[in-house]
Formats: sequence, structure tokens, C-alpha cells
Amino acid sequence: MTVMEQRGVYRPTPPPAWQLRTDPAPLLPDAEPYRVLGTEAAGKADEELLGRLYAQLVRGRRYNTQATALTKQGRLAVYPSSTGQEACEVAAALVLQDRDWLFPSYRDTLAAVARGLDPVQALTLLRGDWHTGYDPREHRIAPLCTPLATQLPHAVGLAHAARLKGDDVVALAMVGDGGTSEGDFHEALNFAAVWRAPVVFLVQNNGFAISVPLDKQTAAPSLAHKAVGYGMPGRLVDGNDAAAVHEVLSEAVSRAREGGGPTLVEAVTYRMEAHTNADDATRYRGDAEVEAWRDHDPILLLERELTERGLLDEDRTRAVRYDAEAMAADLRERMNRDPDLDPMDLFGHVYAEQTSQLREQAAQLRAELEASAEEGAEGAGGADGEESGR
Ligand SMILES: Cc1ncc(C[n+]2csc(CCOP(=O)(O)OP(=O)(O)O)c2C)c(N)n1
Repeated sequence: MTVMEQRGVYRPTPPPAWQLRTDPAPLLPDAEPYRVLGTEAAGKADEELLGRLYAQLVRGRRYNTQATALTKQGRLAVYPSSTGQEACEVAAALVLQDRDWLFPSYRDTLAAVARGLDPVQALTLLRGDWHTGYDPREHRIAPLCTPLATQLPHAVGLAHAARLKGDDVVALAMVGDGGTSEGDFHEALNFAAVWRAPVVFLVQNNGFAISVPLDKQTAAPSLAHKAVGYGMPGRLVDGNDAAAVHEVLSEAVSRAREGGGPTLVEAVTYRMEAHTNADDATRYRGDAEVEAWRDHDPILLLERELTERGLLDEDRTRAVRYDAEAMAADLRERMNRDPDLDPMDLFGHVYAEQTSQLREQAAQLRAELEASAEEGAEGAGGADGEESGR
């Protein structure tokens, strides 16, 4: 007999019959992406909602083309376009209540705009002007996240904390297909499921992580299947079908709100533009593939449905386009104004106490700025002198 047994601490018991802790079948996604538009389910879709989705999609497309144009004019440093992915962006924003939180990635400025954020503020970071460009707490939109998937554990932490405090808050976190290979994705989903945190994970599978196609990213049957390993439901949806994405996300948000825990939604879509304006997509994919997706465009799909049901006439289309043009003209005009920035702000808001290297760099920059200000003053004086000499 061992010492532990003598003390009565260790009592060997026969091994229990092994059994699955959860039945995986209800967690499994459908074999095909869920669709509404062009199917029988469309008959049950709310007409007012379809109209609202349409107006937002057209506005969203115009926002995307305008932001891309601003990169060509040197007014925006970088823009990761969500052209072709507007249904996901818009639906993600519309399913949330004001009190909920959105956790976007760099590609999701449109979701932030559809949630009501000023487009200029949404583009501030991508213009390189300021740290976030908006107050995350005011809008309940976390800062746009460039390090892949790091927004996911943040979303879980916020949602879990809200639940502990008894606040009725759901967090919706957006991530790309490539982001699902990150450790943060695993950690976030695992904690979310164990804690039954009120979170919805929306993976926009747009086919590529820059030049890396999905089949080089994962060997999983689908990204939605990954949910089962964490013990949460996985849903597969046509990411270009705005009505379907809205329905699936609404269900997931309600489930989270009612204490049912997290859901992983994979929206199958396609990135129509290059990764950003700095990328050349022709180096890794052919035109035929891109063209094939044009027939499955999110605006086209909804337009077809609305027209067939007599819900869209010329006047309505004109009004929607007019609104989108007005937004684009305003965005263009305000982005063309030079911002008034202090380069010394670079050193603010990072550390409570600066490191010695940063203090040194700040001193260097201050000296350069003062020198160029003096030069400018002298130059201006010289020019005046020439003028007055004439
Ligand atoms: C942690 C981390 N690693 C690498 C990168 C560089 N990077 C930026 S975007 C990107 C591809 C991401 O693809 P995906 O998650 O599918 O999102 P998409 O850009 O298609 O929306 C990579 C690898 C990064 N930003 N962060």
C-alpha cells in the first residue's frame, strides 16, 4: 500500500466508461453555405430589412471605390478594399444593438461606417494621421486591428467581463480566413466556449490571405468545422447573400445574448480587389476566377430579388445611388483637406513612461522640426525681401 493510500488521500477507482462530453452533431455546419436570396426562404424575409440592406450595400460599394480612388490620389496611404464583401460588412453592423461591441480587422472599415462611424474617422488610421481616429468607447467599435486575430481574445475578454458584471452586451469579432491560423484564434475560441462568453466570431473567407489561397491555409473540411473542436456551433453561410448573412448572424447574436454562448460563422465570399492598393493580385490569381464571382455579386443578388418581388423601381434605385454619391462627395472633399498634425504625437499614447531610445528619438525629431521651422521662417522672409525689392 502506498503512503497516499494509507492516508486515504488516493483511492483508486475503476476507470469510467469513456463517452463523448458533447454530441458533436448539433454543432456541425451545413454541408453547403446557407442561402436566402433566390430560394424559398426569401419569401419569409422582411421587406423593410431587404430594402435597408440594399441601400447599405450600394453605399458600401461606393465607399469602397471612393477610398480606393483616394489611395491613387495620394490622399490615403493604404486601403484594404472590401469590394465584393459588402454583404458581410453591412450585416455585421446591422445585427448589433447600440450597446454591443464590434471588433473589426483592418479590412472592416465599412462595417464600422455601416454602424454609424464617420467615414473620415474610419480612415484616419489608414491615412497614417492618428492612432485610431475615433473614440472606441463612444462608438463601441474596437480599434481596427492590423496584427492578425489579436482582436479576437480582446472581444472574448470584453464579452466575458460584461457578462460577469451583468451587462447585456454581445461582442462580434471579424477575422479573415488567414487569421484562423493564428494562435490568437485558437485561444479566443477556446476561452469563449469554456466561459460561454457572449461572442460571435465572423470569419470572412474571401479565398486568400494576401497571395495564399485557402487550400494552403488549412486542411479542415471548412473553417466553420473548426467550431466543433471548441464545443460551439459552426455555421456556414453564403457571404454574398446579405439576407442570409444577416439571418445567421442575428441568430448567433440572439443566442449569445440569451446565454447560449459563442458561435463561429464562416461566410464564403471573395475579395474582388487586390489585398490592398500595394498588392498586385494578377501575380497569384487569374481573371477568369475573378470574373466568375461577378455573377455572384452581393448587390446584384439582392437587386434581382427586390426587382422580382416588385420592391425596387427606378425612383428608389436613383434615390439610393444619390445618397451613396453624396456620401462619396463629402468623403472626397474632407479627405482632400490637409490635416493639421503635430509629428510629436508619434511619441504619445504608447508608453506611460517613455523608453530611453524613444526619448532620444523624440529629442531628435523636435530638433529637426525646430530647424525646419527656422528655415521656413528665413525662406519666407527671403521671399518677402525679393518681393519688396521688385
Ligand atoms: C500577426 C500577423 N502576421 C502577419 C501579418 C501580415 N499580414 C497582413 S494581412 C495578411 C493576410 C491576412 O489574410 P486574411 O486573414 O485572410 O484576411 P484578408 O486580408 O483576406 O481580409 C498578413 C499575413 C499581420 N498583419 N499580422
